[in-house]
Amino acid sequence: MQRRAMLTGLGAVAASGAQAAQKPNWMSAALPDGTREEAMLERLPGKQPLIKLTERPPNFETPIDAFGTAITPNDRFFVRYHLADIPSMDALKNWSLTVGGDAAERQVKYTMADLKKDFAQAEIAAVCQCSGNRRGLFDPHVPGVQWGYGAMGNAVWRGVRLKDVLAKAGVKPGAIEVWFGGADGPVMPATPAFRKSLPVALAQRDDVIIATTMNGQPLPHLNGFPARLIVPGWTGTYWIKHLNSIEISTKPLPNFWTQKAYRVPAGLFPVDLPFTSQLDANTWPITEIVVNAVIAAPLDGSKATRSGFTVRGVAWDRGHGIKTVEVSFDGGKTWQPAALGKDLGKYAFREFSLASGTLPLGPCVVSARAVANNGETQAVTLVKNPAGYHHNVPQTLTVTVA
Ligand SMILES: Nc1nc2c(c(=O)[nH]1)N[C@H]1C(S)=C(S)[C@@H](COP(=O)(O)O)O[C@H]1N2
Ligand SMILES: [Mo]
Repeated sequence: MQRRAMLTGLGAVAASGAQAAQKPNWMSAALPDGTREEAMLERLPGKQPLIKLTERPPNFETPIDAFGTAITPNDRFFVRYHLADIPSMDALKNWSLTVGGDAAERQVKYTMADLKKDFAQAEIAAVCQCSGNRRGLFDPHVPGVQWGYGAMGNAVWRGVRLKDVLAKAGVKPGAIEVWFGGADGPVMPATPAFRKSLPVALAQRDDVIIATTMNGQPLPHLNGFPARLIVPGWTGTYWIKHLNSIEISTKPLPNFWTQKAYRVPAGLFPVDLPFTSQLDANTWPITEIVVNAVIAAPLDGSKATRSGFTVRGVAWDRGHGIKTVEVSFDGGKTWQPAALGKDLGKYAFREFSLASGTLPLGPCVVSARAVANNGETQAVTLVKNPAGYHHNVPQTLTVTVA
């Protein structure tokens, strides 16, 4: 496939001074929202300004104010890549998808026209969240992209069911995993290509889809044009972009990205479907998202009057759905239930809001915490793990009432 070295057209839009581009990319995610965001905002082609963490490969975070509504707009949706050789839109127009593997009855190849013609369409609202979302808040610091709150987004994804595509190739009884690859690749041939796999049972679940649209539009280039995998409830690492190869396999996928990266201490986080073919004695692959909530408004460090303000945000989990969100205006001493917005489905963001009412003068420490329908709650203290995954300690921020 024809490749182009890298994106062009990056332009700083809201840099606070000429030195902004040189700001270190480990700049604390815990800094008041305005400070960090203004310093790092840059515009990728087709996107609103996002917070730039690394340029090559592109890792760009969604500003926190985007999470006041349940649907994250395509042009504000975060971008995460492991490898810098990303095919151009032109190259991707010749896209095709190959399905085979040692546990497939036959090898098949699809163009976009085939996908549209041969399969029923399916749609689901689901959160794509990077395992390392909020890694920048880990204390002590852990290495990796220093994401703040915005390595996630929720969209309505539409495309074909993976299970229907697998069925055309024929799944042999010995299949244990389905392996996935995308059209992007390493710049240096020695770097392993980014490939991931799923348990065959999950790959055949009704709501796992190969999406070709996002919020009613073709996928943006950097969110996986023209087709990406959607794995509701599982972290973003499995949501392979520019998906061009599927292998139905009798073996666990052995590579750096499955065996070394994206792993957590065994049993540290709850899962409903253990990824049995990828477990080892000490570690498990990171899979299901943990319950969490984010406050989009007001921003940390902002000011309010005594008449108060309304807290708005979203909560989500790995597919049990959100039962309650509580908000505190006094640093966690007391909590009140927030109003929940429309239910867009169990894998989607759920909006919440609560008005503070009249407030005393001085600092007002705001926090929000969600409970899922299965009773799971956010961590009271950080659940440490070497790669800095699954940060779900309730966010706190300070508003000055004057
Ligand atoms: N082809 C490809 N797909 C990929 C990745 C990648 O580097 N290459 N990164 C994964 C990770 S770790 C995440 S969090 C999501 C991010 O999706 P987004 O860039 O659309 O926000 O894509 C996943 N799919
Ligand atoms: Mo990720």
